[in-house]
Amino acid sequence: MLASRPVASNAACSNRRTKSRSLTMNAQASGAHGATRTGRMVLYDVPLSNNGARNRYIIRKKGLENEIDIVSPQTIGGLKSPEYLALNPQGKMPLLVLEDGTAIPESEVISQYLLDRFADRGPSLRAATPEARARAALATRLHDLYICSVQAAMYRRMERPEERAAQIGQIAFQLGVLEGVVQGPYIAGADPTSADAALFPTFVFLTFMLPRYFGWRDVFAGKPRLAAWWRTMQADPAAAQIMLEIEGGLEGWAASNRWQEQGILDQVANTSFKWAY
Ligand SMILES: N[C@@H](CCC(=O)N[C@@H](CS)C(=O)NCC(=O)O)C(=O)O
Repeated sequence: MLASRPVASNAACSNRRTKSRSLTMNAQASGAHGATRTGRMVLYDVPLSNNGARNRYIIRKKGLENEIDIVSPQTIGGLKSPEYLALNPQGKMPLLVLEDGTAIPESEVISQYLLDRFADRGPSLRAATPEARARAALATRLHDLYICSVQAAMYRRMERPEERAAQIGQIAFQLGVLEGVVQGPYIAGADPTSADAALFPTFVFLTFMLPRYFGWRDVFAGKPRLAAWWRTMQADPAAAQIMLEIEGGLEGWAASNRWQEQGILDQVANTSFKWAY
């Protein structure tokens, strides 16, 4: 699903008319080239977004800040605005729009695109061997399929406490699976890869919310490899910046009593369910 549309940005408006291009089978328009208004790539994302944070990490590690503007979807009316939905029908962030207007959704697809296109800039962020690349891909896939799909159990209203408890249990189980995948010191070995970029932001979510609202003593208890990986990542300035951005957003949620307002604290008070692991 690669769609291309004109992009609004913070830059001064241009009268230049841009056209759409789509690379999908069911595209409404194809063949014509549009362009971003700045002439640079645009990543639609916000600081709190853990999926987008993997792309922000790569942008900083590779020194791409001058090539890619990072802007909020609000600059074009928000995730569900017609303009945004024309770029990404899923109405989700992150979304990368290339200089010619081609839109690339899905954070892992964006990560791999950046690694391909900027292979000669900064660290490769790809593991050195096929086996290590398989390890990185596996960790990323486990994370995307089995943790991201239920992460909202930590912070969103859900009517049924048993559903929330089952999803918290699923997160705990997947941490055990990941413990068996991490090579150390980074996920796929000696150097950081796109897998570290993908997992670290979600671990900021986990370490913030699970002890605070679900009674976990330590997210890394009994998981020495993940614990060592977490310490390694925190020594990385690009990861530390991601942590500051995400925690800043979560502190804002905490200040507005989000977990009370969403009925989460009331559900967790029901001890007939297991919340802490
Ligand atoms: N699989 C997608 C997930 C994207 C996603 O769920 N993004 C969240 C923010 S981290 C979002 O846009 N949520 C708003 C919504 O779903 O309405 C990816 O990796 O990019």
